[in-house]
Amino acid sequence: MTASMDQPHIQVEDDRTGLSIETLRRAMADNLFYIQGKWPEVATRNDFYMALAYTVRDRMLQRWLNSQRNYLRPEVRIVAYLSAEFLLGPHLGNNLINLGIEDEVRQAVEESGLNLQHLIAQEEEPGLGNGGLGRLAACYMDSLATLEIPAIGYGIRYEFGIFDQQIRDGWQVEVTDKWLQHGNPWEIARPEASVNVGFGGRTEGYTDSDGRYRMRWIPHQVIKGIPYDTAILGYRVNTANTLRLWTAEAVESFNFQAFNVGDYYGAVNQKVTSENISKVLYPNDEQAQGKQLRLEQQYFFVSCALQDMIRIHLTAGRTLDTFQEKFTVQLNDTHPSIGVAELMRLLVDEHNIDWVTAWEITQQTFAYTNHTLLPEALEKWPLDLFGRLLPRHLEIILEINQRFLDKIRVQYFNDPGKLSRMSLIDEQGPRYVRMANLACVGGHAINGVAALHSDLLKQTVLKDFHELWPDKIRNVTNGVTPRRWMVLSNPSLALLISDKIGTHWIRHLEELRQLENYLDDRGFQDAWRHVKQERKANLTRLIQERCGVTLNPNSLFDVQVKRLHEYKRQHLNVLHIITLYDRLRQNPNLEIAPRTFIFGGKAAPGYVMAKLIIKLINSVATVINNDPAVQDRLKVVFLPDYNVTNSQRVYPAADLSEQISTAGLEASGTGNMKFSMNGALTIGTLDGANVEIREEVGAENFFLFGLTAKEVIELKTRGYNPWDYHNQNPELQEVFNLIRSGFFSGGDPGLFEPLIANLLQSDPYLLLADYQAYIDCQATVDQAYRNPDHWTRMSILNVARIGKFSSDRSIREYCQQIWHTSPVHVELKEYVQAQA
Ligand code: NBG
Repeated sequence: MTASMDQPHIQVEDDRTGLSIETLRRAMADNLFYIQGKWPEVATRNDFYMALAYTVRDRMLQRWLNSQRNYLRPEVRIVAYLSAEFLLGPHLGNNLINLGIEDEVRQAVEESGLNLQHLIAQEEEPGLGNGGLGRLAACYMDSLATLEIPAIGYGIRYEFGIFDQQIRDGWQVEVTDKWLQHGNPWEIARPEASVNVGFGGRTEGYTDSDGRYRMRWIPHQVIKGIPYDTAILGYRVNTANTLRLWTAEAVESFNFQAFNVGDYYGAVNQKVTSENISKVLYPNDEQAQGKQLRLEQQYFFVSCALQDMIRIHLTAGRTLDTFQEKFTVQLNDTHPSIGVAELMRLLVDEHNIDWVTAWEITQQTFAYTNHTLLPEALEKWPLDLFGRLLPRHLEIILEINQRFLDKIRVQYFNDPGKLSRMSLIDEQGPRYVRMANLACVGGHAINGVAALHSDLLKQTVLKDFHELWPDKIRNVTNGVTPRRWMVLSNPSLALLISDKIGTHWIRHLEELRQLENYLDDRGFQDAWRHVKQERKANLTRLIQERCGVTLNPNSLFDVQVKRLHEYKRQHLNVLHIITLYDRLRQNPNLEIAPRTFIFGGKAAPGYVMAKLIIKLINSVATVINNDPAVQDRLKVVFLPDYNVTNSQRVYPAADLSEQISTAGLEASGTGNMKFSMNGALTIGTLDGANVEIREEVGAENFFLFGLTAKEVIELKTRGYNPWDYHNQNPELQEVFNLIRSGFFSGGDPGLFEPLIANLLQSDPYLLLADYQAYIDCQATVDQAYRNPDHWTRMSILNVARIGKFSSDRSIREYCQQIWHTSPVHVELKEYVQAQA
């Protein structure tokens, strides 16, 4: 792609801002010498990467600082996106694209005797998230900046992000992710903006100088939060928003009292325990862990963020009664929902605002996004733990609750069940604080992440809240950024598209519709297939490297990449693979399109069943890949350490996207969108955003199977018995027999027994109920793939009609429906001229 953007008017081309190839080359050499302290002769690849990264960052700073100055203008409204996770992926390639200097930089790098792809590959990705939720936050940051919406992302600068996954003997092994070990050129520490955060201790009442009785918190421990800022630059605009991640440190890093009495260990102990807070990301998605450290993390970053916002607001010259005009705060899931109580505390205790006013401000400030219906993901904290760690917040929550329940009592005087269900405190057994209820009560809007999911929220977990406030629950269907997921990941596809319809689609994804005009264009179809082949060859190289397995790029690439979870049903996919394999063994002449099954994804370290599924995939892979009888027809691979970097090579190479969760359980999915955007066809259930994807691309271009969400509920209510399905399906029995015989486990019949027993005894995710429909649907896929022309048309139509799923559309909806905010153009000239 060529750099066609308007560059600011910079009179002097200096080494920090200049964009000519010669200046870029010189800037890199300069950074190598003055920042890395290396001559080219002794520099490592990482040194060169760092030198280039600083060169690119320099070129973002004018935009970044000018955008930041906008935050301080009193009338500018800011979106604060609070998220415990930001799964950003590597910055370098993305920043080059958004800046529009890719071609110049590639040349400058080559003239320095280096290779841009190698330098890009050198970057350790910041894996500060688990999966969908964290990656969504990253896509939203990209779109916010691209749409010129002033925004700050607030989160935690985990020293160790999501673990690196190794596969040893077919099992997942977790390895610490030391993403910071070679330095992070993208961040800037801002110790001058540090804040203190309290923990533990007690509260006390006192009478203030106006004679008012008030409460204050005397924490037992105080920890310092230090912000590290990263610029998030929009695509070809001047807006560069800030991602502000907090690191925890001891207020005193060295205790001289302890040292002086000879307690050397004690002297540094506080430093160590304080730093623990931002040490490591909890590696669970969809599973709340009632661990104190997790609550400490949540409170830590939320308190830092709110104190920071208050500082910005006051610096902008405004008073706190208008805080809700300056900031709109989005809670990404319940993880930051403690913010409701913290803002109340800051306003009432620290800034002397009366409760009623503070509550209005708070409610108008927050909005909450729900990302899952799984009961195990709903966060609740034991009341006593909560009270020990955050005694003042517990008091505030109890008061919020009392005032709230008083209203409920009046409104629903004949329905005592309401009270216990809607209460912020779960009192059924041991008492808990319910974070979702806090988020619902403490904000002005709640949203689900796909139409089906939002409807189910209204009918199930949030039914009572929906009855109480019929307009409060909305839907904003998720989206993903086409900058990373098309332009960066699939440059040849982007080029082919731009060749036909120009580049406008990159910011207005609906324009991909114009591709329908070329549906019957032979040359275009061939080019389309050619791009897919090239991307498949690219993934083939990665898999050769990582797995030592040679793939046939002419086979159908059937891909399931996502976190390992029973509800996502990777094991249903495996049942199909074994079925197919068994058919080929029975009938070697069976005609099928050669297929390669590709899996990737991490399992939560404590999730035994998910880890066993990984082992099963690898065991089946070993047998099939070594069976000469099916050599060029079936292959199975598990790509280790699925992350953003790897995924950028996976989506473009896929022919078939597996979106096969039990209907009603996948809130939205976002991988489903990335696959479609890259021309893969979907085999899927009517779940999450699949429903809307199918509506958009057309039912005839989507392979649908399985029970609907409604049917799932009905079946479960009737009483589901997996044996009913097992007993009437000889082929399924054969598959189970093969697994149970030890065929895939070196003769050990016990290895996969827990999995099999689970499926036969309870099968909570209804694999057996959907098995035959899935197998039949896969047969349709096979047929379709054997007609390349038809397949190509379907592929083109998937891309042409995927426009709705740009995160730009999602962000526009948030802006209109929830945040009530609009773009603010960032001017560069003023600052540049002032400098000159
Ligand atoms: C996930 C859902 C996905 C959804 C993403 C982003 C969590 C807790 N939830 O279906 O499972 O696409 O959130 O909304 O990660």
